[in-house]
Amino acid sequence: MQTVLDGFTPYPAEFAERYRAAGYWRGETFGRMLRERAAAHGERIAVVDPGGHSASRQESRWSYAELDRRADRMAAGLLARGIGSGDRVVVQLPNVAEFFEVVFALFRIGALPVFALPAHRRTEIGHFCAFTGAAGYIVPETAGGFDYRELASQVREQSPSLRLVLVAGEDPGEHERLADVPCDGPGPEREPEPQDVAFLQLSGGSTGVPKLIPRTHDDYIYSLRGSVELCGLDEHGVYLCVLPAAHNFPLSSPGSLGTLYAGGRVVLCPQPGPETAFPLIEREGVTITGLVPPLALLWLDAAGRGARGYESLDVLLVGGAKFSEEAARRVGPVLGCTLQQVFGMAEGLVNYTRLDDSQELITTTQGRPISPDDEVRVVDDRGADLPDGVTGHLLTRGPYTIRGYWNAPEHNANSFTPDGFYRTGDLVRRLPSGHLVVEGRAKDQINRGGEKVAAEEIENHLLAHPAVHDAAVVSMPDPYLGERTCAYVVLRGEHSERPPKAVELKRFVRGRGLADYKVPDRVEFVEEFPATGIGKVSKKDLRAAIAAAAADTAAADAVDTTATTTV
Ligand code: OOB
Repeated sequence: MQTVLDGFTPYPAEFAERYRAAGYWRGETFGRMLRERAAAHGERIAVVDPGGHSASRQESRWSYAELDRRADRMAAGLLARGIGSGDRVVVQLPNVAEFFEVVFALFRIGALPVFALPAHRRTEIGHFCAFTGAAGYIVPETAGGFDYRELASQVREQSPSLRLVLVAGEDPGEHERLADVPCDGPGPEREPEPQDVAFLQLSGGSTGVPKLIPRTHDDYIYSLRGSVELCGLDEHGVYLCVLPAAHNFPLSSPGSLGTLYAGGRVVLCPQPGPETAFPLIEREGVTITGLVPPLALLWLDAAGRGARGYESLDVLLVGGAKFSEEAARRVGPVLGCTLQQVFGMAEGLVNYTRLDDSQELITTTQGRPISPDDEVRVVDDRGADLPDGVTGHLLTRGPYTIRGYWNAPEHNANSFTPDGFYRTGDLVRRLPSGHLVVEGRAKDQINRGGEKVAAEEIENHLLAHPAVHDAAVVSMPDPYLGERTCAYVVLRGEHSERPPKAVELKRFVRGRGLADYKVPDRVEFVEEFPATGIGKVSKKDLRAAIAAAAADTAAADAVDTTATTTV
């Protein structure tokens, strides 16, 4: 059967048949899903954008019927501009209503959104465009004080495949206004099929460049349906989208797409802090939202200090990084809602604590899989299965977990077992109830409060500096973000007279056109790296060294504070 990406088969036929027979894959597509919701809930509000991103933006409240009509008109306009089935379009929009107009239009055409984050810069976006041969790139004019039109100009120069750059906002600079695209033309000749790839999601990554994750309509919609059920979401649900809308967590766990699947209302939050979110929750009667642990801490602290507005919340999902048990125990008493831990990955598998789980399970585990057909294995270093209670590598296969990254045969040989299990790189322990406890990570990645930093990617950028002989990037503990990044650097001999300062190397990495969260938080200069038994850099020793140094600094700070407060 022909698919939008010719020659790419997301799932082996026998598994696809099994998932269909089990009723997981029901032959739905995103395009038809929106059509059906518009038929069923026409005048109900689907998306609320309070318009907080810039002074020129107005509030938008779109009904299902309006979103459906807008998606059709946007699809016709994009088709008229030459965007067609199978084309890739990098979408880099903040939490604005146009995100849904564009994404559903692309879904209807069978063109694939490539979901970039607002934090990405020239190097990342350039890579997405080059790697996917993207035909289009869609940006806001400005967001968070950053001008995306300039970024788009730079990207356009280095990306020969780009035919169309569209800007959401009034002043598109040298590009075209997204608002000028919609028209009343014909729809696509061929509608996408349920088994087609619907979009490319980004992997957190542990290699030199981010890898792309092909998700199909069938598999993703199944994960939405499962999530909606487990989170108790229905058409009365109001989901506040706090995290960047394109990330897999706020997109699908149950996220904005799950909410639209359920016929509920999505409220877009322009800033994640409690000073913006709480009044919006109050005004819109928000019932459910999802946060990474550092934001959950911020909200807990604000509520603890007397801030109000969050009272309509029934469920708070926390995931993306490990939520401490101590903080987890505060959610119920402080925010008056049910905590639901979520341990998911853009590659597929998502685990949730259940709303009726014991308080113990909710606060000490990261949940269990959505599907009875999520196969979970916990194995030792040699791949042998471990019993419950013993920590090991998490491998998984199932009805919404990919079987391979897009166009990455070498990576796939490492990241997947020959029989199709995804090696998550996470170290977990399984309880007899099936709940998983995340104990650590074997992949070479730093989880900076939910934002993933691939060590190798940053090491490569540091190595491009003329004074750097070698670099090793590791995590260091942080009370707020959980982890921050520390770059250990060995300088070249000839530079040791006038060595570059830490701040210079940070500036250098930023200057290479990378997202800010990837710039090392700390740089340590050393003569040489500690080695493992077989002569590899011992990141374990480096992590231990920086954790000890960070603990010393914290202790010194504590002494200082005492000193100043007693004076
Ligand atoms: C979510 O997706 P990604 O693709 O950004 O990151 C996945 C990785 C996991 O492999 C794990 O290392 C970490 O993020 N992670 C957690 C966690 N949730 C994710 N580690 C500990 N505790 C948790 N609760 O981060 C993501 C996707 C969908 C739903 C939620 C999170």
